[in-house]
Amino acid sequence: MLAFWILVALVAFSAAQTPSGSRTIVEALKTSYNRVDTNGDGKLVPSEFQASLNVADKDHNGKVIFREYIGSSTTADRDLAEKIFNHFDFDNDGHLDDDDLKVAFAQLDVNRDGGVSLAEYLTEGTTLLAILLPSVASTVAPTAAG
Ligand SMILES: [Ca+2]
Ligand SMILES: [Ca+2]
Ligand SMILES: [Ca+2]
Repeated sequence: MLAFWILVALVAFSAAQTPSGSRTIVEALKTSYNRVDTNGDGKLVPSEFQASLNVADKDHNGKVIFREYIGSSTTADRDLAEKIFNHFDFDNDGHLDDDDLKVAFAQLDVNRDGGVSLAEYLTEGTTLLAILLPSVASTVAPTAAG
């Protein structure tokens, strides 16, 4: 799932907490983007997000619960992880699944061309940061706007 890797990136970032934040966040998001873009064509399609979701779905029932989610990230900031998890559990049924993924994908694919570009991914990632981690986001991208 799209968002899924953003989450992992954000959790990893919060653990790292380096002072020169903006570059680190962008780099973390780029790394997560490349991880989802398995065919390396610079475009994330739903099947690639689905594959990421499947990785976290340990018991393969099509649903990722918080325990599975937290288990796939090695860092221990549970509060942040829980915030992120709840954010992407759009229907609040306690797990991440195809339905949540569709909503998340629709949010990412801003120009509706059926794929998520790196630019779209970075925009969404930093927006998400501003919502979930205002203190960190304030250090991000003074180049925003425009
Ligand atoms: Ca791709
Ligand atoms: Ca859900
Ligand atoms: Ca797009």
